[in-house]
Amino acid sequence: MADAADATIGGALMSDDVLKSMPEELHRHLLYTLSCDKLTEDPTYYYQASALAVRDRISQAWRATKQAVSTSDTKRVHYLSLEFLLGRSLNNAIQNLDLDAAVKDGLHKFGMHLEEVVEAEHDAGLGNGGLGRLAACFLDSCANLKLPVTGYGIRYEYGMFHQKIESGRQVEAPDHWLRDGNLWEIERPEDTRKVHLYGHTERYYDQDGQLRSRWANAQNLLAVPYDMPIPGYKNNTVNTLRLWKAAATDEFDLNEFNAGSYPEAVSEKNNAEQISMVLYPNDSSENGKQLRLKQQYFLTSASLQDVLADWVDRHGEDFSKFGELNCFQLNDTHPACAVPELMRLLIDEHKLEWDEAWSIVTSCMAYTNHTLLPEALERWSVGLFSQMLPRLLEIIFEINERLLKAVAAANPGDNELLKRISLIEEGDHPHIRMAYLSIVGSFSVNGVAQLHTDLLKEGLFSDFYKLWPEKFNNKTNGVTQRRWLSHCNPKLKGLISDAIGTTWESDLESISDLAPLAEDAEFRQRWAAVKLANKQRFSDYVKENTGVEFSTNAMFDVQVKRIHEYKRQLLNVLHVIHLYNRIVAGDTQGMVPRCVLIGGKAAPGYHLAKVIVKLVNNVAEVVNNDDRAKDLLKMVFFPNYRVSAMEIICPGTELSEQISTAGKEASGTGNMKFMMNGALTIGTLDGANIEIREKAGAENFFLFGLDAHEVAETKKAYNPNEIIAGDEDIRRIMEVLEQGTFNRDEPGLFEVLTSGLRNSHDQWVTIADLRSYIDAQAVVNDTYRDQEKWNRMSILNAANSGWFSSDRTIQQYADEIWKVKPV
Ligand code: 9L2
Repeated sequence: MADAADATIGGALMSDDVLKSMPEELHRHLLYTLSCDKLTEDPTYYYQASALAVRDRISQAWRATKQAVSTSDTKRVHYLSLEFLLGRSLNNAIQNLDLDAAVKDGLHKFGMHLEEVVEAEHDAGLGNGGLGRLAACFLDSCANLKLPVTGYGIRYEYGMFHQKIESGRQVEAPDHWLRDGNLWEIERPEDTRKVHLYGHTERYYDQDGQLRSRWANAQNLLAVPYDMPIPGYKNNTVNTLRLWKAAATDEFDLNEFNAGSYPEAVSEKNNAEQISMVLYPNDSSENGKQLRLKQQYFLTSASLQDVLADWVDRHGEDFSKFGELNCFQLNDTHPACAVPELMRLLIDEHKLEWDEAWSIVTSCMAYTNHTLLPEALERWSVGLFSQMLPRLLEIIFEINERLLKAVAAANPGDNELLKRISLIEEGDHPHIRMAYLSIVGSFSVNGVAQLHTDLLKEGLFSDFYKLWPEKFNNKTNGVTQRRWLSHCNPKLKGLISDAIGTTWESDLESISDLAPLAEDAEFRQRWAAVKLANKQRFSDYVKENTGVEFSTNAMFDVQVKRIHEYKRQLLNVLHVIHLYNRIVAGDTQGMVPRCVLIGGKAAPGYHLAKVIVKLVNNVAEVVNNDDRAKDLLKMVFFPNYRVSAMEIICPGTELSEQISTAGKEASGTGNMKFMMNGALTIGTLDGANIEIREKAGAENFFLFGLDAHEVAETKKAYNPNEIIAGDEDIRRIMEVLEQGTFNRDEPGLFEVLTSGLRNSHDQWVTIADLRSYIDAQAVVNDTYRDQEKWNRMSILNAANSGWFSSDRTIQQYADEIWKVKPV
């Protein structure tokens, strides 16, 4: 009977006949799903109705994709990440399903505009910055390439905090993005998994008389999956992002219960649910909080169990091909517990022997490193681990013992080497080095730009590189042109497609066909007209959010990214102060008007970053209120920078600031988004800037500053005070800063910054690069005066951005690491 019912329901659902025209579907959802009793004007309802109607159309391809993957016994990839910075989904889904005209028309029948309706969607801010957004771009590209890749993450109740600026200072507010519900997720309670914490390990003899270990007396909690669809671009593929929510088990603490503490027993639930409550807002800095380790283990354990359960469904307890048919890509060390956890599951739960389990683990784990900053490398205290994850700690010790034994055998007498590569950093409070654990447990270790990978091999990971050179490889990051050009810049998309067709939307290399058009004066004019329209939209947005007027006559100069010392927003501000000094001194001959925008969030506990935010605001206040600067210089700090803000900022930007201290920014990805949209870059030889310059041509890139090796040399005998004293412009900049021009009411406010700049141990050698930066900005200024030249360069930047599509990156992961084919 059940079969018959399934067949009927399945049959009806598999047919497209159930879906009517878009206006009818919108009407149906407004009336029945959302129960709107009269024609409302609230765009929220139209957003919801549109999302539901689009979701209905995703559904069939989603089921078909799952079906296709589960019936073909091909290799699968599982992308494990603590962050997926998706932003909004409606417009993306409409575009990828080719429903643009249908939804627009449908909404028109109700007197609504799609542009207004999409604004009602809250950004899914489940990430900090580049690393989280990269994961989102990767999922988009995997679906575009029809690759069998599933994303696994956490369904945080609160995403990245909302940044408000009060009196020039950052104030954080919670981002309860799920408050109005999330129409893009489907709960799958049937796939709930159980995760253990705390307790202890014990030895026992199994039925076969084998001595085994088990995790006893643990606290249990549940991981409940919520699936989000990841639609491919007009290709009938819909992949899955599975996000776990933590929940308490229904097993009450009976002691408490019987003692009459029913409310206390129920409130235990809260403890479990804490785990998926909030995203940690630290980008590139490690903070060692217990709850964060719980999140990491929770994600890895639930995801691995999910994959194993599916495997056992299909293959029973035969794991001989598991390593060959699965790959886990670890997005940084955040999910590094996957290495010992997969060992535990295979040995304790599935009764494999150590060697067999280890050979499986090391054939299916792959690790991506995203940072060279030593302070960002994760280390977890052995004490904390032994309490929270006792069985995992035992396994890590055993991995380490075997590693040290093997290395000692190959390098007799080299005790220093053993100490250096040990997974355990010894000391009063020993720590586990999560990056080393990841390297040892993986068959592939990759950096995210060529320079970054080279520096990993010669620096941080050099001992491991000597041991296993074959593991190391580079995968330069990329971004999806579907969001970062087609969707966010419809006017440029139109112009490009008119000129060269639409192939570039699924294969960005073909955007190189634009290059000859750089010499076509009429095309340049149309290019400039699109930029102007985008500048107007940008300017309206700035006005709306800050009250400041950006004139479209000015050059739009932008730096948006997390606030961090190494990214050197401070260097940018020093240049603005320099321009201001020149204006005040009347030295404005040939100066092009500029509007400078800086945006980004500071980690709530990162004091210096917050002072930098305050400085940007204070300098902006002075400059914007000085009549002498009125027609030449404006500056704003853009509050609450996020994915949907970048979608407006990026198309209107003319100058992209990529000015980190060389050797510190692993890759950068904002740099690529700007390039695609025709902005020119002023930048150092850092991260992917180097490759951007190679592709764009040195003549189409404004280079300045020390390279990574020169930075290291400079630090040996760095004397910023001598540089300041010897350079009149720099001396003036420091003087106005130190005189308190920008902090009249709060003396000493910026002392931390100025003394840092003057410190011979300044890690970011900002003063060392300042002269070169000012000079490069002067070249930018002069180039901008020649608009024909600028537009030619702009077109060539976009035309040469093909390499920076995440489709290219993912194709390389698929060919060189995952060894997977499209389904
Ligand atoms: O690879 C994606 C990005 C790079 O483009 C940036 O250069 O990853 C960023 C790099 N800074 C990154 N590295 C480390 C982290 N993010 C990070 C994020 C959250 C928590 C801890 C570290």
